[in-house]
Order: sequence, then C-alpha cells, then structure tokens
Amino acid sequence: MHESNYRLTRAEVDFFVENGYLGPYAALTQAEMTPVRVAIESRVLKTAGPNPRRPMQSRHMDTPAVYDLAAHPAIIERIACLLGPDIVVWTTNFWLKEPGDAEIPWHQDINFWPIEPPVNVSAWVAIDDVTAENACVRLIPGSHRRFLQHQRAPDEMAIHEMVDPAAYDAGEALNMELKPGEFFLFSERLLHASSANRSSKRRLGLSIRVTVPFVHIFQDSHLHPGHTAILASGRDVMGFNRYGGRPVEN
Ligand SMILES: O=C(O)CCC(=O)C(=O)O
Repeated sequence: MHESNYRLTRAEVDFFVENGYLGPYAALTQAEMTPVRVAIESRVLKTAGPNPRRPMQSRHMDTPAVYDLAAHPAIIERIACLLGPDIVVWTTNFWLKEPGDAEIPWHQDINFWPIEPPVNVSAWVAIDDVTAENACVRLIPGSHRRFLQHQRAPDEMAIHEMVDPAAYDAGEALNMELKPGEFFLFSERLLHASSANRSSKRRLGLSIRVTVPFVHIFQDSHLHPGHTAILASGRDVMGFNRYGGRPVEN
C-alpha cells in the first residue's frame, strides 16, 4: 500500500466488514466548507447539470468544488484501504431535503444501481449541519450481510422502492449526525433511510459512490449519455469505463 495520511487501521477495516459502515471522519473543516457550500448553492442548486433528468447527479462533471470533494484524499485514501489502490468515483449525487421534504424509506442502494459486479463504498458528506432534527441519514449496523427484497414504496416517499419493514428492526438504527465537511462510509448493501424533514432547516449532503476498475458502470444507458467517472487513485488496466478530468472554472 502506498504512503497515506488517512490509512485505516486493521481495527477500522474489521469494523467496516462487520458493521457495513465507518466514521464519521472529517474531510474539510467547517471554515473550509464555507466556499464549497457557496459554490454548491450558486451552481448546483441553481443550474441544470450534465444529467438532464436529474440535476443533483454527476455535478463532479461541471462543478470544480464538487470534483474536489469527490476526489478528496481524506475520502479516497480511506476507501483505498477497503478496495485497494485503484479507485473509481463512479457517480456523485446531492441529497437535498428542504423543510417539509419527504421521508426516504429503508433501502439497500444496490437494489437501484447500474454497476456489475456490485462492488461499492459510498461516502455521505455533510454540506449543512446535519442532525436528527433536520433528517440525518439513519443506518442499521450489520444489515449489509443480507440481500433484502425490495417492494413498492408509498407514493408520498422520496424513492419508489423500500425494504419490507418486517425484515429489519428500526430500533437498532443509528443517527449519523454530522458537521459540515464530515462524512461517513457505507457499503452498497447497508440498510439506511432518513425521515421527513420536520425542522425549519435545510439538510444537504453529497453521496460519493466509489468502486474499482473491473466493475462495469452502465454509463450511457443507465446514468446519462456522456457520463464520466473519476479515476481518483491508481490506474485502470481494464478499460471498461470512461473518465473525465477536473472541470474548468467558469
Ligand atoms: O440523504 C439521504 O437521506 C439518503 C441518502 C442515500 O440514500 C444514499 O446516499 O444512498
């Protein structure tokens, strides 16, 4: 393994294997986050992105501050301790919950995703102060060890499929409360959810999806035409996927 300022200990790796998540950790300080939040508010929240159907997706392709967050060594070097030195950020997605916005029901991300084989570690980075009050992500430790059947979710929920509530115990859930610039890591099979935002405070976070070069990303067909990933560390000798560089400031 190469030299790293963010190497996970063996105990942290074991914790991830056992529990399906790790953290929180800090990528940026709250002061360092201020210009990042300004860039996100003035660009991501105000303009269309590379995916015409989903403005919150793939903003690493057009917003330098998002690219920099997605490729941040505090995130990538830790994930490299789990997935090896060749690291691909295959997509990014903002999760905006304004006051009154809907519940995201319990789900495993892999149920929804266009990658094969299903190898992924996600980082969820807080852009705002994120607490139980403004609907932080909740997760169930150890739930990644089972693949769970998904079913149609009620229409008022923010995503269209969820796991049957009989299949898990929500009493085991942890609240991932985060300061701006903090993040946690989680597996593509970890059960997670967030309640409706019943507070008067916005809750914005960024999910960074990370895999390895041997995984096929169905970029044009399932993400959007022209999609590019980030080769964030190491090299890709497989050649299955398409990468882009840091977007230019404009
Ligand atoms: O931000 C949320 O509340 C949900 C996030 C999520 O489902 C994810 O990052 O996979």
